[in-house]
This record gives sequence, C-alpha cells and structure tokens, in this order.
Amino acid sequence: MIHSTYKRSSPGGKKPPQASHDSGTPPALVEFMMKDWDVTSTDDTPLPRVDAFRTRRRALSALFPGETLLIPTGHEKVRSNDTYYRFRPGTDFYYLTGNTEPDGVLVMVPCKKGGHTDVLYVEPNPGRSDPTFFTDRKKGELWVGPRLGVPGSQRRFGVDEARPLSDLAKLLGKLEGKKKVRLLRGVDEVLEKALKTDKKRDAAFGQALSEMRLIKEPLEVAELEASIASTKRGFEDVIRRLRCAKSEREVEGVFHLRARMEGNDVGYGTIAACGAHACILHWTHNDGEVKAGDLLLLDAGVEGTSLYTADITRCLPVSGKFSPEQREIYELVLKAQEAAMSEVKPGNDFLAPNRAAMVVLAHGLERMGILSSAEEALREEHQFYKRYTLHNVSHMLGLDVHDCARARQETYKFGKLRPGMVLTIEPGLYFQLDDRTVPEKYRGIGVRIEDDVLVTEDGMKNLSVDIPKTVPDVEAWMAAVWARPEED
Ligand SMILES: [Mn+2]
Repeated sequence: MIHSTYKRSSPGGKKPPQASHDSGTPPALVEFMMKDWDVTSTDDTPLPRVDAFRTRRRALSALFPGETLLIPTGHEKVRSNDTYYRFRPGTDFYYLTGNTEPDGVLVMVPCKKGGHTDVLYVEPNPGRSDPTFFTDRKKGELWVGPRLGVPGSQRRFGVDEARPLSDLAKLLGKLEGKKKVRLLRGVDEVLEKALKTDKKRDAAFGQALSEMRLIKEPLEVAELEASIASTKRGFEDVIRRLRCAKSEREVEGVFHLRARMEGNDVGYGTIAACGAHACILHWTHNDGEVKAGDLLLLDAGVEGTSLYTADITRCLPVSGKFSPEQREIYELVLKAQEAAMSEVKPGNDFLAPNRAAMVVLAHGLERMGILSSAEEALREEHQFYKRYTLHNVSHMLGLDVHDCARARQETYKFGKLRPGMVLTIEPGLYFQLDDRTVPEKYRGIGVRIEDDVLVTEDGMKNLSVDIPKTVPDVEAWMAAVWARPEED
C-alpha cells in the first residue's frame, strides 16, 4: 500500500478536498483562471555552497557501497484539524541536500561501476498549466507559495537526477523484498509503512548519519557562530523588555521576534523561567509572572536560516542586580562551568567536563551546608549531588539542539572529544521550593549557565564568549542595554 502522499502530485489527478468553509469552483471560473498569466519562475540557481552538500553525499556513498539509501525529509505536521506547524526539514535530509521543502525523499541508487546516483524525489510544480495552482489548498501555489518543482530542484540542489514524488511508488515496488536497502527511520512514517526494510540495518544507517555530523566543517562552525550572534541580540532584546515586562510570555515573544527576524525560528522551545520556575528544567509554559527581585533563567537559541542553532542559557536579575543568595549560587555554578571548560580538549573523555563540574558543585554544596560530605555524595553508588544538579553538562550541538542523537555511545557519550566537535557546557543548580534539605534562603532559586564550545586541535574555543557571564559583567551588560536609546 502506497500512501497518497507518494501518489498525489500527478497533474489533473484526483480532485483535491475542499474545506468545509469554502464554496465550489464552477467550470467557467476554472477556464477563466487558467488564462493570461505571465511566465514566472522560482530561483533555481545552484544553492550557495552546493558543493558542500554533494561532498557529504559522496562521503555517505563511500560508507554504503552497493546499497540503496533512502533519506526522507518528512511531512508537515498537523497542529489541529487542517492547520499545520511550519515545516522544518529532516536534519539528515537537509544535511545532504540543502533542501527545505516538505515531502521530499533523497534516494541514493548504487551504480554498477561503484558509487551512487543521487536522485531527489520532489513535489512537481505544474505552474499555471494545471488548476491545482488555485484549487489545491495543500500544494497549490496560490495557497502555499511557489515550489521549485522537478527540473528546478535538480539545478538548485545539484543532484544527479530529480523526479516527481509520484514516481517514488514505482521505485518502492522494485525495492520490495530487496536486502541491500536502508531507510532512515523516525522521520517519515508514511514511507516506513510503504517499504518494509530491516530495522537493524536501518538503525546502523541512522547511526552512521549521526556520526558523520559529529565533526563540524568550518562552514558549519561559521553558521553556528552566526546563530550565536543572533541569540546574543535576542538576549539583549529581552533585557530591554525586562524594564517593563510583566510576564514570561513577553520574554518568549521578544526572543522569538529576533529569531524570526534574523533566522528561521528558535532551535527549540524557549525556556523563559522566572523565580522558582527556573527549577523546572524544561519550563516552556512560560506563562508566569516576571517580578522584581527574581532571577530570569533564559535558555534560548536562534536557529539560523542555515538551520544551525545556538543553545545559550543566561540568568538575568529582573531588577538588574543579583541578590546575595542568587549571587552565591550563580558564582558556584560559574566556577563549575570554568572547571568543565578547562577539560574540553581533544583526547579527553566526552564526560570529563561533566565530572569536573560535579566535583566543584558537590564541594560547594557541602560548604553551603546542603550536602554533609562532598566525597560521599560524589561516589558512583551515591550521586547525591544530582538532587540539585539534575542533568549532565554537555550535549552535541549543530543542526539539532541535541545533535547527533543516534551516534553510538562509544563515539559520543563514552567516547573522546575530537577537534571539530561542538558541544554545550551547561552546569546548573536547582533548589526546589519544597526541598527541606536546602536552607530556606536558597529555595526557589535555579541557576544554569550555558555556552557553546568548539573542540580545537589543542583545546577549545568558546563560541559564545561574547555573551557576558560573570556577575559584574551581567549587571554591567544589563545597565548598558538599558542606557541605550530605543531602536527604531
Ligand atoms: Mn543545552
């Protein structure tokens, strides 16, 4: 059974469904609509850096000689009824093609002489030659905007061939029962249902794609730096707003404005956590109050138009100055972050920065009278410090905020740091309001400090070093932003 998604696009085919609130299209209107249009075209010049995408496909090709490889991008996701979330391409598909349109599938077909032919299956663009341009509310150009179509996609993405998605069904039929076929799973349920493949071999394929992305090319690092620079401006927008902000909703909204102005979107749901909300790790309701005296934990990242995302956390005192308790906790977390940073170098364990941070935090918790013994708490069979630290300090960062998620443990979590890796360093301390092990004056304070770092040949480079971080620097930063005249 092939789902209609892979049959849909034949011009003049099945009538597209009509929405409950629309009126019909009489034949005379169709006739009128089909006439007298200028010839227009979408930009099908080769994508900037089209070679980088091709180079990645050749590297993947070399890993799987003689096998047919299918990498889908996925489909728009329903938000409710007939409305959809804005489409965001599948990370691996985008990494290999640069294509941001929905529904496409990259198929790498093995050649007899070795290597692969890269075939991109895309939604065609019949232009004004077919009434679907104004009758199909899901695909029609007048509903959703222009598409590149088949020949345009081939030129723009520099693939060997492009074909209409309606041809994919035929190919899937041919691949049925064949052994040397691998499908990237977890992106396109429709395709997974249409083609039975070996799950284990598919998992190894997904793993290989994740591992390819572990080491960032200089181009990717530059994209990450651009997203981080946008994120800094977003944080400054939030600081400006803090003078009058009443709600976390405004914080989220203001940051999102910057993300849309300069990038594609936010790379993940913004965490705008004021006061005790900061103790909830993934607080994304963002519907609480912003109150003077509170600390705002802002964990947010702009995803650039290149789809690389920043992942930055800063804690901003709403009234511009840290309280003594906030400061004490903040400076302990900062010390832990510095200890973690000094462990970022090639050859060190991926977990070395985490271990260094936890030693600092555990001893600090002991000094504060919260842990009775740091040494006891740090023992593998205890890990009592985790009651307050909750999470590890690092994950890979790139096109996904939790990048390379399918890499094997031995190359990622239990692997070594290698030049070209980009990871976060983000220790935190979280004192819940109802935690009786914590002195009352600290309860309801949550602090996390997060930077994005690149492993270099001889150490590391903090890509977010321009975003102020020490207590005096954060206070001075806020004062400076507040002193600036309003922008137009
Ligand atoms: Mn993070």
